[in-house]
Amino acid sequence: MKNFMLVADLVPKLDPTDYVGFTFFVGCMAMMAASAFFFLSLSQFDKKWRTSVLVSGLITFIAAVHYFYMRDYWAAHMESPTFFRYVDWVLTVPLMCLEFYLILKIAGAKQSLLWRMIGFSIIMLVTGYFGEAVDRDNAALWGFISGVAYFVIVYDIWLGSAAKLAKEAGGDVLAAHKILCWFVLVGWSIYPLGYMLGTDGWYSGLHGLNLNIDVVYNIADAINKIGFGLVIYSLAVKSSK
Ligand SMILES: *C/C=C(C)/C=C/C=C(C)/C=C/C1=C(C)CCCC1(C)C
Repeated sequence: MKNFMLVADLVPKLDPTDYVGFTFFVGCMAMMAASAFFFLSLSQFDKKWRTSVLVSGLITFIAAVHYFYMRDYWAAHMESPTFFRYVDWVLTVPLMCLEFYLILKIAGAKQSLLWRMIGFSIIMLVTGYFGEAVDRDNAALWGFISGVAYFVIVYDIWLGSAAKLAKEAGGDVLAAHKILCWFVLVGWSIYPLGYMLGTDGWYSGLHGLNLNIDVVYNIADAINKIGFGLVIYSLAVKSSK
């Protein structure tokens, strides 16, 4: 009995009415299921597409591991797992940049494109972390710097060098690139909205807006990690015929 009590103490109870905790819970399942889906589909693709689909699976798998931890962290402490949220992003967002590079390699994408995108994504995330966790008094300033880095990435893929390469590649690659561009422009823009929800000085005065920052981030992650991976998956399906 004594041992049983100890185990019960180790596993925090998830209250069924805790909707924030529930989105962490569903996030774990969704990321795990997506990873299994991507990994198990690998053998059906031509060699040159396998790396791209493998990276899709790695993105959701890394997220799944973080979600298992964040789910328990939330249940035990009832506060945002901000640090591990950003650890997850710092690992997965550069992998999403790698996806752009991998599909554009056909048109001769250079590694400098990859490193520039990764560089700006890290600036975006590190400054965001400072605003959310280290220097909350200046959240607006950090958010602004982060937003500038975000727009450089948006520019690169919509109008800059990545866009030119996609046009040269044409066909299915161009179509997939366009959809990924929409993910970054619309799907990624959910994150700054969540950031403004969680830091003062924006619309924190809006009472009755009973939204939680973690719910916003969890929904955005599901869209951007799983949806993004599925675009790569369908490109690989089309191109492996
Ligand atoms: C899988 C995780 C993804 C795709 C995370 C993306 C995160 C962002 C695009 C975050 C952007 C932010 C800003 C543009 C400004 C405010 C601070 C951030 C970090 C929330």
